[in-house]
Order: sequence, then structure tokens, then C-alpha cells
Amino acid sequence: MTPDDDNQQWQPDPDDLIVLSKSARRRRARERALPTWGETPHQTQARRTALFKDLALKCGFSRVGIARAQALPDAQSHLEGWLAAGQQGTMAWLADDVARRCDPQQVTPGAQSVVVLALDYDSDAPRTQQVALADADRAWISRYAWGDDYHVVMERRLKQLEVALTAALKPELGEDFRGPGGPIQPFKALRDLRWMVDHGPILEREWAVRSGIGWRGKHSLVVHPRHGSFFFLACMVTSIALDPDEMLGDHCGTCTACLDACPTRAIVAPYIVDARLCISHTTIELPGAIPPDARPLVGDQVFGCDICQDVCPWNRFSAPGDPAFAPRPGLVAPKLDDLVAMDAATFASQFAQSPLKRRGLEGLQDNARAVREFRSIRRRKEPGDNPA
Ligand code: B12
Ligand code: SF4
Ligand code: SF4
Repeated sequence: MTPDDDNQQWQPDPDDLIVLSKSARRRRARERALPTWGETPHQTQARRTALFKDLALKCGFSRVGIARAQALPDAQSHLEGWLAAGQQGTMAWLADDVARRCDPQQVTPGAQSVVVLALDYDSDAPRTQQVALADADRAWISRYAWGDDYHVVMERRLKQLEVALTAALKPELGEDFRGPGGPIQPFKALRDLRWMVDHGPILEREWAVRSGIGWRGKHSLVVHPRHGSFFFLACMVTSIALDPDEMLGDHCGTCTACLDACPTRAIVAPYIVDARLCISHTTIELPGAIPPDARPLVGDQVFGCDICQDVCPWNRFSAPGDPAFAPRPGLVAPKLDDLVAMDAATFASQFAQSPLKRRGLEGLQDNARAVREFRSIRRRKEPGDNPA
């Protein structure tokens, strides 16, 4: 507050009216000193690392990992090969800015660290193969879509984290914060703490592996030895130097359960998924109604697919995740007839802030009709059902 502030009457700080001795003045200056006072650069980095992790957990993330921000030439050549083979399907945007996607310096100039945030979404509800879908005339919506939209949930928490980190770090990084090799400029959250979920130009799984969040499973998703693979990822690229975490080893061993179970052979080789064959792409990304030749690929899935994760032995250990993702009523193995007959008002209320909103009522019903059609073809083909 200043004497010019005309809304409030200015009062001097009583401490400023006291004449202090030289040693008392020195003691007060020490007490008011920045928190980095007396720290070595290593201690400063360790303290900031602990601060990032502590605040991330307080903002509701399940786990945090940190990797050193560096270019990823190997991932870039894998990505270029994947794109050259057309495996991105209709997601043309994945081919934009490939070099930027594989180099955090091009996302945040002066980037030093990538902070990876994981948020668990599993629940006690059964796995795909534990529900007799064909008998019950039910379909499968992917587990990740049973609760709130993870983009919304994670973005809200990332904003909270950004505010908390800014409040904690701005006083010490303040007006003369220098990113590595960069000019001195004031600390700015937008530049120095850039976060993204899903659609940012960053390979989230690659960073999750590098930051020790998990290893890349043969189905290409990141798996943790105690928490399985039912977790979402977000990344924060920062120009603040932090202590990196150790990477975990690959624990897939000789297992091939996900490759064997994938109904469309979309896992074309260990660690590589051809999105064009993946049911998740067919039921979520493909615009318009599912083309007739792709219908047999969909099986029982009306939105997304969990099969490769449901068969993974490491998901036996996963526990229920964040309550935001708890299943909403009627979404675990819904009746196909209910989906096809759903009206706009029911869709709007049942799927408010849900990932299914993106597909829209029409899209969901197109998918449900495709599953129904596939099922009737399958029934006709079953031995004994066909009089011929
Ligand atoms: C596009 C996309 C898809 C596409 C393509 C999937 C794919 N395999 O790439 C489709 C629509 C099919 C899809 C499906 C799903 N997705 Co998706 N998807 C994405 C998205 C937006 C981009 C992924 C991408 O860039 N793919 C391009 C490939 C080529 O890159 P990459 O696999 O990440 O990495 C390459 C490099 O690491 C490099 N590499 C480096 N070292 C090595 C070493 C070896 C040996 C090899 C071979 C390669 C390699 O090569 C890799 C392959 O070329 C990410 C979010 C993000 N921004 O990262 C979410 C993301 C990967 N999806 C996610 C999820 C949850 C799913 C689904 C489970 C949803 C569902 N239930 O239906 C399914 C799972 C399907 C599967 N088995 O992968 C999560 C995964 C979380 C986790 N625990 O791993 C993410 C991270 C979203 C999020 N924010 O949480 N997805
Ligand atoms: S999500 Fe389904 S279709 Fe895609 S790779 Fe996994 S099992 Fe195959
Ligand atoms: S199912 Fe087996 S091979 Fe696939 S990710 Fe899990 S452990 Fe690895």
C-alpha cells in the first residue's frame, strides 16, 4: 500500500519507525532474504524439485516424474517412419511440426526440464473380457470415458499448479531470472511453465518413459509396476533446472498378451500401433459413420477400446483412481438399444463434461448401430445358427 492509494488510508510499517542497531538491521535483512540465501546451486535445484513435486501432488496428480529437456532424435526418426507409413490415419495434425514435437527447446526456448504428471483413472468396474457382451446385448465404452473428461480435469489442476508454482517461485526468480544462456528477463508463468495435455506439440509417452513414470509397454502405452497403465499424462516444459528421475526398466519380458488379444492386429510390432487399425481411432477419430468395411473391426466397442490394457498382467495391481473418473450411471457396458434410442436431452445431461460429448449423439448412435450390425453378422456366422 502506498500513501497515494486513495481507497485505503496508508499506515507506516511500525517496524520502520524503530531505529535499529547495525546488528539488528543485518539480522532483519537476513530474515527477509530470498529463500536461496546460503544454498549451493545443487541445494537450490533439489529444493525446487521437491517444491514442484509437492505442489503437483497437492494439486491432485497421482505421480510426478522429471526428465532433462533435450532433443529426441531417435523418437523423431521413429515418428517420421510412422507418419511416412500413413499410420496416423485421419489425424493429419500429427504430421505438423514434427521437429518441434521432438524438441522441447522449440516449445519453450531455454527449456531445462520436462515435468510429467500422471493421473490414475481405473475403477473397480469389470474389464472388457469379464462382461458377457454378446449375451447381454451390451456394448463397451472405454474405461477412460466413464467419468469426467480428462482434458478438463487435468487442465484445471495444471492451472492450479501454475498459480501455486508462480506464487512460490516468483519472489526468488523475480525480475532478473535468466533461463539457460538466455537474456535476463522477469519470470513469467506463460513462458517458464508451459503445460499441455494431449494436443500440445509433445510426445507425452516418450517423456513419461524418460521421467520414470513407467516403461513403454508393447501396446505402446506407459505402464507402471504398481499402478498399471490406466493413467492419463500431462507435461509441463519449464526453463527451471530440476533434478531428473531415474528411468524404469522394461518389464514386459516375453509377454505378448496385448499383441495376441488385439482383435484388429493394430499393434503391428511390439511398441508400434497402426492407428488406422486401432478401434480407438475407428470409433473416436474417424469422422462420420464408420465405413462398412471397418465395421467388423469395431467388435463390441462403441467408444474407444481397452482390450490391450485389460489383458495386461500389470493392470491386476491397479487400484481405483481419481473420483473424477468414477463411472457415471449406465456407462459400464451400456445396452445397445438404450444408446440407439437415446434422445438429445438425455445425451446432454448424461454426457456433460464427458469425453463422449466430442463424438456427439449422432456419432455415438452411428457407432452403436455399427456394433449391432457386426453382432448380427457374427451371430449368423456362428455354427448351429446358420441353417445352411
Ligand atoms: C494420437 C493418439 C492416439 C492415436 C494413436 C495411438 C498411438 N499409438 O500413437 C489413437 C487414436 C489410436 C489413440 C488411442 C489410444 N490412446 Co492415445 N494418444 C494420442 C496422442 C494425442 C498422440 C500420440 C502420438 O504422438 N503418437 C505418435 C506415436 C508415433 O508416438 P509415440 O507412440 O508417443 O512415440 C514414438 C516415439 O516414442 C518413438 N520411439 C522412441 N523410442 C522408441 C523405441 C522403440 C523400440 C520404438 C519401436 C519406438 C520408439 O517411436 C514411437 C512410435 O513411433 C497422445 C497424447 C500425446 N500428446 O502424446 C495420446 C495418448 C498416448 N493416448 C492415451 C490413451 C489413454 C489412449 C487409449 C487407451 C484410449 C482408449 N481407451 O481408447 C488408446 C490406446 C491405443 C494404443 N494401444 O495406443 C494416453 C496414454 C496414457 C498412457 N498411460 O500411456 C495419452 C498419452 C493421452 C493422455 N494425455 O493421457 N491415441
Ligand atoms: S486399443 Fe484395442 S484396437 Fe487399439 S491396439 Fe489396443 S486392443 Fe488393439
Ligand atoms: S500385455 Fe504384456 S507385453 Fe503387453 S504391455 Fe502388458 S506386460 Fe507388456
